[in-house]
Amino acid sequence: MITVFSDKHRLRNAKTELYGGQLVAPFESPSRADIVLERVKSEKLGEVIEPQDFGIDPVLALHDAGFVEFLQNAWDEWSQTGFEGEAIPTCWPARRMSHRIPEFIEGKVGYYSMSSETSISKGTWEAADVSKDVALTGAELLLKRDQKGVFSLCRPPGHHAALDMFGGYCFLNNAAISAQWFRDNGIEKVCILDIDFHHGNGTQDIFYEREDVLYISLHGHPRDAFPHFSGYQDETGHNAGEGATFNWPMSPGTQFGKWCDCLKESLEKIESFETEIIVVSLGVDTFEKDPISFFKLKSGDFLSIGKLIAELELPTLFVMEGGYNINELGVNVVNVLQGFEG
Ligand code: OKP
Ligand code: ZN
Repeated sequence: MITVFSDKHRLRNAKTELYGGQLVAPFESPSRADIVLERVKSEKLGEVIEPQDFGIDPVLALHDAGFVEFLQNAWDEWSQTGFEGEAIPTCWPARRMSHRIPEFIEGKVGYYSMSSETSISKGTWEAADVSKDVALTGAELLLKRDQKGVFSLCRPPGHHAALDMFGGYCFLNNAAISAQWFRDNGIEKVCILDIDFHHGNGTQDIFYEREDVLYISLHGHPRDAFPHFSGYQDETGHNAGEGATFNWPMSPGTQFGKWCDCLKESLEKIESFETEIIVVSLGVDTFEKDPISFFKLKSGDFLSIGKLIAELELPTLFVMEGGYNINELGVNVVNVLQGFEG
């Protein structure tokens, strides 16, 4: 399997994450992508290639233009005010407040965010911009070079990024941008299968009213897990999109048996949707030793996941999302891909 990768992910190297009331070193760190690439190489998974530049149009096909402009300028505006730390949102348009967009960067950071663990640092935009190219290069390889599966080793991740919000370590929604690119390149129906531990509120939001992109997510129940306000089972889509969103929230301590039953039901839904292509939002933070999650999957289970997805016999784009146990991250991710290849 081909892996698409760029060193430029390192430009996303924030120093701070607000966690448990302290500023800690971010869980979403450059070493994550490096460790996965190392495993791709040591297992000889296949060729590793650089992304092409797709420009901004495929981003603007989905994300809000004001939001994109905000991301492009946020670090400069923040640092030019004289703030000494990284840009951390502290004030939001909460219930019954005005949703007009402020002019001062502190207000804009709040307006365009969903959560405050994700600091904007110098280089964040540049890394996010390349991460979407990594995803799109994978998408193009899948479509035009007739691959069964391609691995886009994206970093930063994307599935929490909504039309006009960053957060949850995400800025641009790589999986959603790829799905839209497939739609714009002759594919009638796309499915996004999100197996990251966290609910992909951004992906759900983007396609919530659309019938052409099926979104299915298995995740920690929002009553216990981030993003806390999205991912309930009764969120099933709206208007034309009614029935094209499926959520499988699961409780703390969930083991592979139960998780796998939900995956199998999801695969049946994908089959009956008659999709032509799948995008897998690939997070391995379902792992038993993940530092910020609460499922109990073991390394060997990731092989089975890949194998089950392969049974659909559909062209599959794997887009890297989360997974924070640095020691076993490479093994777990590559297990999914090797399981898929059989
Ligand atoms: C990003 B992705 C845990 C706090 C978690 C943010 C998690 C973002 C996950 N107590 N905060 O979906 O892997
Ligand atoms: Zn996650």
